[in-house]
Amino acid sequence: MLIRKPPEINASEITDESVYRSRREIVKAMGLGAAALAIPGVASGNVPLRSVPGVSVSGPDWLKTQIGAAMPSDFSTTGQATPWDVVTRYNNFYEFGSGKDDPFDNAGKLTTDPWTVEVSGEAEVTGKVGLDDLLGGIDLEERVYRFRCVEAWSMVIPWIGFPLASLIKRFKPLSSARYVRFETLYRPSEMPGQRSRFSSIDWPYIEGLRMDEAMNPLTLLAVGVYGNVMPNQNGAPLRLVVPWKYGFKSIKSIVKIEFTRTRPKTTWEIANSREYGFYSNVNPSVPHPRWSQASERRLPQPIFGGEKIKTRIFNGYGAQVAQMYADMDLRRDF
Ligand SMILES: Nc1nc2c(c(=O)[nH]1)N[C@H]1C(S)=C(S)[C@@H](COP(=O)(O)O)O[C@H]1N2
Ligand SMILES: [Mo]
Repeated sequence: MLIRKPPEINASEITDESVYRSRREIVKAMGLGAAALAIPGVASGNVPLRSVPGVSVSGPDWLKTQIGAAMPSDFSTTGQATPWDVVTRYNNFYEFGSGKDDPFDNAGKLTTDPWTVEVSGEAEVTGKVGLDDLLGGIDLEERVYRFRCVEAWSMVIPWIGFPLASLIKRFKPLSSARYVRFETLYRPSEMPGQRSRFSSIDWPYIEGLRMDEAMNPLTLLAVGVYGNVMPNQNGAPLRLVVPWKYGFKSIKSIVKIEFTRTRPKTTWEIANSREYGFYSNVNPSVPHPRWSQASERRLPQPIFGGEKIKTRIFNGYGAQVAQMYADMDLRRDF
C-alpha cells in the first residue's frame, strides 16, 4: 500500500529521524529511563513530547519509563491539541455511566495492574499475555491525531502508543483471519454502568476491524496520552485509536483480541444497526439519521452555539486510508 504523509504537516516542523534516534540511544546508553529525557542537555535539539505541567497519572514504573521514551511520529497532525482537562473530563465510556463526566468521576477505582490480554482465533500464536510482555521491546510513539465522535464533536489528542500491526504480526494470523474482534473488560464490581438496569448496550463492549484496517499504519494501540500513562476514563491501560472512524470504534480497556473469519457483531451495531454501521468511517455526506455529519465542534468550543468546522471525509486521513474503500459504496456500507 502506498502511504503518504498527512498533507498538513509542514516539513520544517518535523525533527530529523536521526535526531530522535540519537535521543533514544543516548538515554539507553546512559542506562537512564524516562527521567533523563526531561534533563535539558540530554534532550536538546528534540521536539519534546506534549505534556501537562504538574500532571502525573499513576501506573507501573516500567510503563512510565517506556512512555517517557516515546518518539514523536511523522503521522502526527500539527496544531493545537485539545486541553488536558477536556481530554480527561469529557468522555464516553458507558461502563462508568452515560454522562460525559461519569467516567472521570467513576473510573478512578478501576484496577488496571496486573492486566492480561487474551489473543485467540485464526492465528499461529494464541494465548494470554500480560501487558508488560505485550509491550516488551516495543518503541512507543507520540501520535497527535484528530478524533471525531459520531456526536459531532472533535478533539486533537496526543496519544502515546504503537501500531496495532506490530502486535498482529507477532501472533501470526492465518490467511483465514479476515477480521479482528476486540472486547473490553467486563467487571461489574468496578464498572457501575455494567450494573445499571437501564443500560442501552450489551456488555462487554465489542468492536471490530477488517484485517486491512487493523494493519493500516494509522491504527494505533494507545497506552498513554499527553506523555502520561492512560487515565482510566480514557481506556487504561490499553485502547484502540482509529482516527478516520467515528470515536466509538476506538474501544477502551481491551482484554480480548480475536482473529475471526466472519465480521464480528459490534456493540453499537447491535444496539441500533440503522444508526451505527460496522465501518463508521467519518463521512460528512452520510448523515446520522437524527443529525448532520457535515460539520463538527472542535472542543472546547461549546457544543451548542460555538464555532463549527467542516468535517472531512475519513476525518482528513483519506491519503492514508481511502484506497481500502475504493470498491465500496460508503452510503450503503456506512
Ligand atoms: N469500552 C468502551 N469503549 C469506548 C466507549 C465506551 O463507552 N466503552 N465509547 C466510545 C466513544 S463513543 C468515544 S467518542 C470514545 C471516547 O474516547 P475518549 O473518552 O478517550 O475521548 O471512546 C469509545 N470507546
Ligand atoms: Mo463517540
